[in-house]
Amino acid sequence: MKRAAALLFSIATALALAAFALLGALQGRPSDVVSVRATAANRLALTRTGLDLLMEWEGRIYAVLAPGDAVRLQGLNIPYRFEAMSSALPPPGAAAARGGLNGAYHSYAETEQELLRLERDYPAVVRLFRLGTSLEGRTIFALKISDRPDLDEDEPEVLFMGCHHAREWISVEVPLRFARYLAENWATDADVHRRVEEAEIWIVPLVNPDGLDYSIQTYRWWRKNRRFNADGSFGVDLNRNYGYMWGVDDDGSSPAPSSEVYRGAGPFSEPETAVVRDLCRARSFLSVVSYHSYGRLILYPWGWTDQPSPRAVLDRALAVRMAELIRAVNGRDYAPEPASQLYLTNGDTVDYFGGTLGIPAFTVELPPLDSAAGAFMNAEADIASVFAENLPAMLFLVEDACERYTPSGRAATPERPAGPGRGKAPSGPYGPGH
Ligand code: 0X9
Ligand code: CA
Ligand code: ZN
Repeated sequence: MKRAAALLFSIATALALAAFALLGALQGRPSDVVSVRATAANRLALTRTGLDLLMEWEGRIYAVLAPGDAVRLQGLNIPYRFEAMSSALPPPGAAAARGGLNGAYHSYAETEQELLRLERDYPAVVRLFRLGTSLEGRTIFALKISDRPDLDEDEPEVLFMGCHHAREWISVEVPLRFARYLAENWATDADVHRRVEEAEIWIVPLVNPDGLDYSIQTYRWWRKNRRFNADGSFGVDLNRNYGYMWGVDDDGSSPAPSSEVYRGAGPFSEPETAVVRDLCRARSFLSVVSYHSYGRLILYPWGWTDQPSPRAVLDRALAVRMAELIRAVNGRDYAPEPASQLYLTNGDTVDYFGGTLGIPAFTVELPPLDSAAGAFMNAEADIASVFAENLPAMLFLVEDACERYTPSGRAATPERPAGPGRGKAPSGPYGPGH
């Protein structure tokens, strides 16, 4: 009887697994995670083969195997092993009852609630703007934090963004917590007060809301947006869709829709990147950070070529300082390096900001702190320390922008449009161009 039950169980399990695999295959979804030894040769071979690299961890490179990738990997003759990582698990320790499937991490709806709350509770320094909508109709929000937030003043502007990539949940939390930190502390902390008075700090915590919710509800390893492509596959890699050097070659970006680094049908073909471009054009940002995970890196342009950018020396100095500030908090090392040193790509966010505006632009790859429960997702308890170690570097960039800024003498003008908190219709653009 016991045996029969066990057999039944294993048959049921096998059927379920087969069904799941079939479902995955039908939907063109990656279905497993493998790792290989982290050597330069393996890194190059995997990148060239177009495998979806997740991260490097303790001497191994991890990649998601999409259907068909196993054959390609075998063709490379590199020993690999399957990793027991569940794609359905919430982060280790997540309380499903408390925060839904992604625990203390913010879903789209929870992010919206938090942004609305910040504007409601701190009206003196917070305004919420709707930049536009994602493919599936979710709103892409920007929070402006500054004194006299209804006015576009003659002040330096800095932009912090999160979550171009759906599965990188921690990258929502860091900019979101920064917003909260500024709002909660400006009245009492002299340094924060000064920055909020002097600067206009823009925060777009969730560039890819469709992808994020898909990664929460359906498939944990989802990376791209949710574009339904012409070949029946889903998703454009938003960090390959920016218009600077878009598609200049196939190194690290792909014309194939099913690729995890599909760059889209054209530069800014996706609404999620188009709204960031429009925001960039309407403002005068002096520096930009785009948060990602995982890697503990501070990347500066270029990503599209291994030649140094005209700003490389200046950017590196800022990145080195950021890394020092980060290390001073918890002792963790984030390596400052040109993005191309990680691997070549084109159409990424920082190349666009650096290339078109000539401003410091960084991709900060946040760390995984543990591999508990076989998952590389940060535990809920890690959110606080990852934010804490990044906070001084964020404040430093605002301070640096203030120091570099020379007032133009232009008069303050009303910000447009009003955020939802003031009941006006959301429509773009926001703020007069200058
Ligand atoms: O590949 C990316 O878009 C970023 N890494 S991630 O693991 N978060 O996907 C890095 C982009 C940095 N740019 C270049 N390496 N060129
Ligand atoms: Ca202001
Ligand atoms: Zn990323």
